[in-house]
Amino acid sequence: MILKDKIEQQLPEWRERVRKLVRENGDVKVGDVTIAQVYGGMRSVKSLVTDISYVDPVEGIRFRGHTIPEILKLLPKPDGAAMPYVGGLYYLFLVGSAPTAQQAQEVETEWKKRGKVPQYVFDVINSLPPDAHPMTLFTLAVLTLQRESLFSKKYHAGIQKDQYWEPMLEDSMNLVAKLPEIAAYIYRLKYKNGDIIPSDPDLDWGANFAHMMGVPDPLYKDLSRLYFLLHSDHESGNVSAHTTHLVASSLSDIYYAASAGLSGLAGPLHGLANQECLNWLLSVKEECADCAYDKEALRQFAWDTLNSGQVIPGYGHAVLRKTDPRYTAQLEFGKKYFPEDEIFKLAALVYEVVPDVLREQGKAKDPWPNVDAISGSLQYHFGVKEFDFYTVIFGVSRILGVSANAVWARALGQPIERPKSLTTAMLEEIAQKAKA
Ligand code: NMX
Ligand code: MLT
Repeated sequence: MILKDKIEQQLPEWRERVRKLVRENGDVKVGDVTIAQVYGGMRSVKSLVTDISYVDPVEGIRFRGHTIPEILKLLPKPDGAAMPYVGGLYYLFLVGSAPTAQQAQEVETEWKKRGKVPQYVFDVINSLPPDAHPMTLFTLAVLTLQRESLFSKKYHAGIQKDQYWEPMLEDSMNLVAKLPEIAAYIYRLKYKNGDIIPSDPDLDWGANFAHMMGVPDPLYKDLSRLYFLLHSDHESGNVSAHTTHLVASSLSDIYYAASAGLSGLAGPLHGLANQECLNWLLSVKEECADCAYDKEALRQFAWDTLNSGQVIPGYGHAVLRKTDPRYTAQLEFGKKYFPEDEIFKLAALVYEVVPDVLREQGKAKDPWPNVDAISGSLQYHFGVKEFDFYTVIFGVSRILGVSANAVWARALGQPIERPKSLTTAMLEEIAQKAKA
């Protein structure tokens, strides 16, 4: 397999680079940790490493050194498409350099070979109560596939540590290949009377998802490719990435680890914010007739949300201090193809109002929109209006990033994660000593 060969070629050099860095500089300090950080969700504590992506607070995400606009130009696209092959992104994540069109297609072909979802996964999905959240179904489907894990089988058969990454890569490819069909199945089961649309082997991974969702507008194929690209990775400290890494660090396989990451993504402060955000936009529309054209009314509505003790979903970020470039890419997509769409226009208007409101309130360190502020309005335009499904689409995408990271963590022999905890009394003592 092309990805395996390309990683294998780089491994001796990478392993030596990391060994040398730690051997010769292992005691060099990377930063300090304050009591506020210990009690404050470890914000900004530099304690993870990944070479796949990096979030600059002002510039936003870079995938393997490339900004979002660069990535959209750099990666090869299917004939007639405006957005790149997702297989090309996965190649970039795992190999480190941009693929040719043929290399991107090779990844897509591998996914096609591995894409068949076993019936027992559908049986498990079907067995859940109708009011189960789509993220529960999706997470469970990924976990259910765990019995397929090659890593688990090889580990128990006694594989050498420096080969762990190989079955991890196989598992990751097998899992990723199946995600569009699983996600679209959940959508059609829950919202389209179980009228399932079979996969089309002629389509690329992103377009095939769009096809199986049953969205008639061909532009939804490009939106799907864009969406999967934008949500895939956001360095290692976010909840879904960190959870996946943490769980995999105990040598759990990718099925266990990614399903744990998905459980984190399902929280309203993380990936579920996209459903919350669309819900909020709809409540703006329903409860405030003037808000769609009167900024002052919208401002008041935003204040009412804050005053009722809620957050404004889609705004703020733990790392970013400027508009998220993933937001901008989606805004540009909407402006190009459907600038007059009602909900899209409302989402765009919120951008003109909410940052000032959050600044006035003075609590949020980042008053700007994140990736979730607009993604739902694009789905809504294409008729995907069931907003509790939105985080599943985020999850399909996020597994691209976390699985690529998991392969490299195995390849570089990253150890089990185990930070140290203290008691409050210990922190008080440290504080007193620091003052003395
Ligand atoms: N609306 C209202 N209050 C906010 C918002 C917001 N959008 N963002 C931050 N704050 C508050 C936050 O709740 C905290 O209040 P308190 O001191 O009472 O606990 C205060 O501002 C300081 O928080 P920050 O340090 O700015 O943010 P933090 O790093 O803790 O959290 C988020 C980051 C993203 C969790 C936070 O901005 C938020 O809750 N945003 C809304 C939910 C959202 O959009 N999440 C999606 C993030 C992207 N993703 O996909 O994961
Ligand atoms: C993400 O994409 O994971 C979110 O923006 C949250 C984060 O990076 O903390």
